[in-house]
Amino acid sequence: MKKSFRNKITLITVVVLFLWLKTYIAYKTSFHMDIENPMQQFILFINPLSFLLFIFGIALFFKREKVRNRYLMTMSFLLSFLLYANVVFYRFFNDFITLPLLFQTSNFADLGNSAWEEFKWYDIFYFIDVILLGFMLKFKPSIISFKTLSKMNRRAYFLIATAMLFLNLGLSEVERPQLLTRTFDREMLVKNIGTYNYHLYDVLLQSKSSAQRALADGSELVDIENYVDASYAKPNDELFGIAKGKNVIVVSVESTQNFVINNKVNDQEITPFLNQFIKESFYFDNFYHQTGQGKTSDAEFLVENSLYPLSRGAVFFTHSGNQFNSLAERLQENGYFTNAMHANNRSFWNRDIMYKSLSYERFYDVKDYDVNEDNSVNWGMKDIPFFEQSVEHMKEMKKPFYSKLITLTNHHPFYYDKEDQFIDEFNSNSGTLNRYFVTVRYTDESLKRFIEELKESGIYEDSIIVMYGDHYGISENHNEAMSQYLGKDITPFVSTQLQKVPFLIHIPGTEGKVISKVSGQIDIRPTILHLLGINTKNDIQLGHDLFSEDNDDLAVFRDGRFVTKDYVYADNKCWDKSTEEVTDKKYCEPYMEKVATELEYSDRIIYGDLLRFFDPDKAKK
Ligand code: GP9
Ligand code: MN
Repeated sequence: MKKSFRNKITLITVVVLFLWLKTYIAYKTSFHMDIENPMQQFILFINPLSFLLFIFGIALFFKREKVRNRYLMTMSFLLSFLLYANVVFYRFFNDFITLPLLFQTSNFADLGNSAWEEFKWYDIFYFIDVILLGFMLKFKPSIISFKTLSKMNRRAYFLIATAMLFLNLGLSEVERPQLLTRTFDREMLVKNIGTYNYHLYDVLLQSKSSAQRALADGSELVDIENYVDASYAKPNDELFGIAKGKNVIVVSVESTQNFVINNKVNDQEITPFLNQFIKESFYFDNFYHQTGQGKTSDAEFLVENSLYPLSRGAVFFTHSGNQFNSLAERLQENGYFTNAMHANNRSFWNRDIMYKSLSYERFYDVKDYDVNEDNSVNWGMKDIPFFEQSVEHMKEMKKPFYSKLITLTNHHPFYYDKEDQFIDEFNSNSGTLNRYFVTVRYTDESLKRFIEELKESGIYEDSIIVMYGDHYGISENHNEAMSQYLGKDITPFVSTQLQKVPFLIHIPGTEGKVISKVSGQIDIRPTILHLLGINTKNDIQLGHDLFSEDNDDLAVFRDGRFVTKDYVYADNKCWDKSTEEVTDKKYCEPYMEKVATELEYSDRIIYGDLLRFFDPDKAKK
């Protein structure tokens, strides 16, 4: 008797095995997930397991067999249904379901009857294990044990479940550092932590932000409005409206830091084109990125809203359902066709959803480009073909338009094809930095081609062109190599200075000028709008028009560091810019409160979704 029991498989094992294998088969057959190496394959294979072990493990606590079986059956059906819902959703959107998305019913409105076409007869296979389970519960085959586990075995069971979870998270962390805090692409999340854990994570993220939103009310906006009013920078009379009605082309230049401008490696210029182009443009040489974990998307957020991104996570993911008063929205109100162009997966950084909240009318994503093996490297399509094909799209656009283009080639780990190498690599202990110069040089070349194409198509003369570096490319992990390149130690002061990114505005018919005010990405929105002659007096924004006389010469970093005209606050110390040494903290103190207030106000706006209480018409009175 005892022996035969031992040879039996417990029901719970069967249920877990069924769903585990089914999920893995669904991964391989119903979703297109790029698997780059055996480790990723292994993670994909084990990732449904920990969740399934936990969720079905709950059944072990039910004493009555009937309740236990009913629980297993219900959960098995619900999870199969969730998996299947994702499959159908994926057939439409090439994406996984998210909670905020489920509530954005307008998305579904477009589908209409064609939704039915996505259901196939063979979809019954997604439920085959549930049906089998039903039979098993009815006919109770003798090889299956319907008993629950002893206390000891139950403990062992949960120990295995926990171990699986940590193994999964550990391997994912190695494959994709900061996966959970940076919340990358949903595909990446599902690939690493599995579809079920992903949904759990999505629910947690969502409930946290809904709670904060629910507790907010309009009165919180009063202080913020007063603050924004008091720090409003009056537009420059000469430049206000100078580019009225022109197309606006904004280029987010991937990972490009300012130290490469007017600089050489192995005696070769790194950015020959930009060095020339800044002479014909307004070039800001004391301009900083202000991004956090959301990297490129944070930069986009700063530019669009003139608000700070969040200190953890990517606001593009966490608050895509908020109400915004974006640059695109203002341009759209003023007759612009607003669009974003980026030859990557549309769900990366949740752009497909966030761009709708930001009022982009059209997102030209990877599907709008002819991308193939020959014109791709590293993360995807190379910048030169990307710009070439983008100009083709621009020719078709209704004018005036606002296009935001995001480059990709100069992205960590900075891999390139030999044929795209215009300068030699640097020679240090960091391959990353060594290659960085080569890929920056390539992106510079692509910008040159872009401008040439714009000139040929006649768009150039009718457009203002804005370029900004989105964030750093070389992290502090490469300080030793960086120090070799710069010929000095990388102190916290130097690190802060390395967060400068290029920023330029080209206006046809206007002479170039270098502007050395301390500034940051948060200032782009008011600066552009004023050039176009669009008033921002009543807008809730934390940046300042960089051409204004009242500009505040201050750049606040998301992590609390800041830069003023003469000082840098970093590593809890105040640094004198002229000596590059630590000085008395009292010189930084006057700014500290302002910096903290500003970051706090920005956070309050986002967490409370406060702009939904803002009535621009009322404000305009
Ligand atoms: C991907 C690109 C890169 O679409 O924007 O994102 P990053 O890793 O730089 O934030
Ligand atoms: Mn980036």
